[in-house]
Amino acid sequence: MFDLSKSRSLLERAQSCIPGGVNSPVRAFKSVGGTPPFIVKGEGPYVVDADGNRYIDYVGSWGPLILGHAHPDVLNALKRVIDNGTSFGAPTEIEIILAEMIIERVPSAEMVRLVNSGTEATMSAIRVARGVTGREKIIKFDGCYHGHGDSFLIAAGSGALTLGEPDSPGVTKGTAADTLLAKFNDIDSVENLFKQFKGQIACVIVEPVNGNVGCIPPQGNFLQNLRDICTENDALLIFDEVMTGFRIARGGANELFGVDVDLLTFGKVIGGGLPIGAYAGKKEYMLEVSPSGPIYQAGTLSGNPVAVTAGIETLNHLSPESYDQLEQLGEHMERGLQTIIKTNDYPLSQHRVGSMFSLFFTDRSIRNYDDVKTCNISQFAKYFHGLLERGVYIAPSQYETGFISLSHTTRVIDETLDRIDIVLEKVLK
Ligand code: KE4
Repeated sequence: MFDLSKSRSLLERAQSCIPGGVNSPVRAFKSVGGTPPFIVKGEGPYVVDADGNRYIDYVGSWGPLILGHAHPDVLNALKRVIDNGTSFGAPTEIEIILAEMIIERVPSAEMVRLVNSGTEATMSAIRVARGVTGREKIIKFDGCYHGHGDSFLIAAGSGALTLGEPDSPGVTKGTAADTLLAKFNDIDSVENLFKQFKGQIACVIVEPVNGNVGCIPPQGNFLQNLRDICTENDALLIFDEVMTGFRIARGGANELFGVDVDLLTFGKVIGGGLPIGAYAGKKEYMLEVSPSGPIYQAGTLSGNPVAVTAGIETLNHLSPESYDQLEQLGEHMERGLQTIIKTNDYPLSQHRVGSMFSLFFTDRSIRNYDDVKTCNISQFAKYFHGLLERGVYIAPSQYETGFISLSHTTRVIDETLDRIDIVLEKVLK
């Protein structure tokens, strides 16, 4: 019998001292209901909860654990570095090593600043864009998530309005007015904004693969068209690669799609599971960042030697062959899902880019967030819990992406597919 009693009592205790009992909202299972398992350990492709339930994990801490949980080389590197202390608030050599590794891998990265989260990275990147252009408005895409910075917590305006509105209490109307919203994979929506706000737009920030409404790849020449429009309008193009960076290719989307960008943001994989973020890009822009330039940005624990060590060890394990392996594992999952969908004629669709994948509870083809909104969320919730009870831990929301790690094997994926087949029959037949 699937038992979550220890997690239930831990949740009650947690809710008395932490908002919602969690330190990041998506972990509370609001979208699917039920009790979130409190995890006590991870090992390879598995996590184990407080009640001793073991799950095949496709969340992977939301992307960082591309090697799998508790990789021995990462843990040993941490054990070594920790003997020297945890933080100095002073420059260290390993920060240079990580910056050099990012620059070596990412075609448009000429200079890097390390920070402590993806949110800090994206907040800083748009500040640089505003600082170097002297312009105040930014374009983001409906459904793309760039962390919880005020400028990003913006909902699409009502009707044809392209002006953003605050998407959270505490975000000011003034801030929202400087964020314009376009549609992913819809280049005309971008073109129209540049016409409407000529000379006022500092940058376009985009997830090159929209991974925060499920996984939606760019279609056709969308990314290159963004590049061309930004160039024509003297605006910066920012790839938010917090999720895709070092995940979908050794040089991330920047390498995979071959589009030159002005700034990029990173997180997740470059910390190997420890708190980290980074922004990078062309030297002419990055040299404007304090102290080499006037654009201020700082952080007590930026470049923390323990987090940086985990990142270096993780990147060192990501060879070109690793990405071939991640592609094969992702393809195995995709083919298996496609067989289940076609054999049973299920009203489902799926997308995958490398080891990022999503199953959508709609038979519409998925181009952007508007299409994902047609998904049947209550069916997804039943699917989620059916899998959880059978030892498969996927993201607790239709609006999230699944991640496969190098520790997953085709056997583990086949076990997963068997359970998916059983659960979909219960949910959809
Ligand atoms: P963090 O501040 O959470 O490190 O990064 C924010 C961020 C920025 N850009 C992209 C493309 C991201 O995906 C994220 C964070 N991703 C979510 C998962 N959808 C983190 C999970 C959570 O919020 O707990």
